[in-house]
Parts: sequence; C-alpha cells; structure tokens
Amino acid sequence: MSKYVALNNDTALSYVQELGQFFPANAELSCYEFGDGNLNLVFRIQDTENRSVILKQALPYARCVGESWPLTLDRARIEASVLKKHGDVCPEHTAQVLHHNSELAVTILEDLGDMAILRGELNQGNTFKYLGTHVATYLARTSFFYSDFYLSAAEKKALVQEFTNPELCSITEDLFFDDPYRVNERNNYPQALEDQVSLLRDNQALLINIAQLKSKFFSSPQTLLHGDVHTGSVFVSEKDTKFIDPEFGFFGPIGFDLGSFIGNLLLNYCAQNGRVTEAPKRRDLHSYLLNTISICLQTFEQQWLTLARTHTNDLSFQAPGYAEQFLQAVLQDTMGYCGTELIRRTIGLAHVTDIDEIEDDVKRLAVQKQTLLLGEQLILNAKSCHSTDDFYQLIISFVH
Ligand code: SR1
Ligand code: MG
Repeated sequence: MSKYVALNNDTALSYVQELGQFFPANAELSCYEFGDGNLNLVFRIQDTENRSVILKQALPYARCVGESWPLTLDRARIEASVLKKHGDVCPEHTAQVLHHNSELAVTILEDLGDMAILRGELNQGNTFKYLGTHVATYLARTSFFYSDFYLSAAEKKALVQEFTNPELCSITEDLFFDDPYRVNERNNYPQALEDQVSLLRDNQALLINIAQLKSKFFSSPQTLLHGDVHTGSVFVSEKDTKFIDPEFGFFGPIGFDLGSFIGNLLLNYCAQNGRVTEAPKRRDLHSYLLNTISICLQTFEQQWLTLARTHTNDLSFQAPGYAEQFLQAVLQDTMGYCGTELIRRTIGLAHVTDIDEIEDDVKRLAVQKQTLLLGEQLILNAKSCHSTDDFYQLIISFVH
C-alpha cells in the first residue's frame, strides 16, 4: 500500500501485520478505531498477549467538521518529525514513534494505554503529583535545545524550513487571534454571553495586545513548538507524563506552548466551579491546580536558565543577564497566550469538555463568564509582570 487511502479496522490491522515488526508472526491480532480528537483516525492494534501499538492516520480533512474543511496530509509528517526531535532531547516525556509512512500519512506509536489523557482525569477530579515538573521539563528542554541559544544559525534555519507548517498554523491564527474578536460563523457561545463577547470586540487595548501576540506567532521563530499543548495532548499516570499530537508544530514563540498549557489548567480550574458541588473537594482541586501552575512556571524558569548557563553555544547570548531578560519576555508572552487559549476555548470553534460537559446551563454560563474575564485580564496585564511570582499572583488575583 503506497497511495493514500483512509484506513478502516481491517486495513489498519493488515498494514501493521505486513510490516512484521511489532508482533510475532503467528500473533492473533485485533483492531479498533477510537479517535475522538478533532482531526485524525486513531486505531489500537493488539494481540492476545497484551502487546499493542497505536496507528494514527491523518484524514485529508478536519474530522470534527467534515470534508468541507480540507486539510493537508503533510501534518502527519510534521507530527512524526516533531515527536522524533522532541524525543531526542526529552525522551522521558515524549511518545515514541515506531514507524512513519508519509504517503499514507500513517504513524505508528508506542501504546500508552496504561496511561490516561490528562483532560479526562482532571475532569474526574484526579490529580498527578509530578505533572507540573514533568510538563516544565518537557517544555524547557524542547524549547531550549531548538532555540538560537543552542543551535547554530545554519542548523536552525534548515529546521525552520523543514517545519514550516502553514496550513495548521493558519488554523491557529484564525482560531486564537481572529475569530473570537470578530463576528464569525465558526464562533460558538450562548446568546447570554453576547454582551461580554461584544465588549471584547470593542476593547481597543485588548485588540492591540491580540495583534502583538499574533505578530509574534507569525514572526518569532524562537523554537520548535509542539503547537497544541492542551490537556488532551498529554498522557499521564501516577509517575509518568508523555506528550502526543504535535501536528501543529512549527518554529514559533516559546511562550505559546507554556501559555496554552497553563490556559488549560485554568479552564479546568474555572470549570470545577460548575462540576464539583462539595466545597472541600473543589477547594482541594483548586489548590492542586494553582500549585501545579506555580511549580510549572518555577521549574520551567529554573531549568531553562540552568540550560542557558551550561549549554549556550552562541557567544553573544552568553552575555551575563541576557538569558534572564529573554526569559522575562517569554513569560510575558506566556501570560498573553494563556489568555487567548481561555477566550478561544470559551467562545470559538473548539471548546473543552471541562466546560461543555457541565449540564446545568446557569452553572456553565457562570464558568464561561469567568474564563472570558480571566483570559481578558491575563492578556491586558501580562506586560506588568516581571517574574514567575508576579504571574502567579496575577492569576491568583483573578481566580480568588
Ligand atoms: C479544527 S482543529 C481545532 C482545534 O483542535 C486542535 O487540537 C487544535 O487545538 C485546534 O485549534
Ligand atoms: Mg490534537
């Protein structure tokens, strides 16, 4: 099989069988499709001895919308390549690629079935002690080792070309920076939110900040981003954390990934107000989420500065104080992108189950009002923060 065709349970199973790499020759295999993401097919192929692999295939359109939204298959190449690059510098937190076929847009990955997707776990009120440290480690290592601090200018330019990802970036550009601030048929929010949404559209200071964040997204190839760090892109267990799904990867501003992640923790924080009725349980979850954000920000900063001190190859960038100054700007971007994630997940096309699963309309609306306000305030106040503690205090001041 070499020409593109969308797989089904039978053909996905045959494809894996014919590769002959993952199971003994006489293994009895079964296969089922279980993808519930916005874009792709995801199959699990397993034998009777508990061995299994995951086969992911890109469709030539966005699954969540249908064939009316065509989408490049090249995103499968990007995703497999980003996983390999990130795996080179942070194997402990990156899902392993076992095989890739660009023509079929197929990637075979290690099965992380003994772990669970973070979003579902947080929605059920489960917590993970090492989450903040692990995510910070992944983001610090991947962002540092593909930045100008570490790579030569020639290496970096070649990689920037390899990871140009215009079609997927264009989705992000529209969904993060355009749609929520305009009248657009892709937007999705209840009529009762209209007043608050129209205030966003009319807030000139906010729109200038959004333009600045979009401009950086366009033209700041600081590092090889994952590009879609929401809590559905993270597998967790008690001890481990692994990133999947970097099909939106490209060279962009470092703060985008960290901001998206913190944004998703804050979406869950606000959603717990509508999900959990017992006050002590809600308080525990809130304090876990805030503590995880704090650990994540602090660990990211410490690890990044340690890497800069010990591994910066560029002579100019070794100037004392430069890494600290660079990181301060990254943290300001982080808050801004965090705010855009909160807003676009509340009123744009792609929502989060954290909020959408709240059945009570009144409670859900109250959560949506909070996430919109929080997003707006983080964007407007990002530049007044000069340390991770400033950021943390800013968050606290709007959620308490
Ligand atoms: C049409 S794609 C919508 C969203 O799903 C992806 O996971 C990205 O977050 C994107 O913005
Ligand atoms: Mg995804």
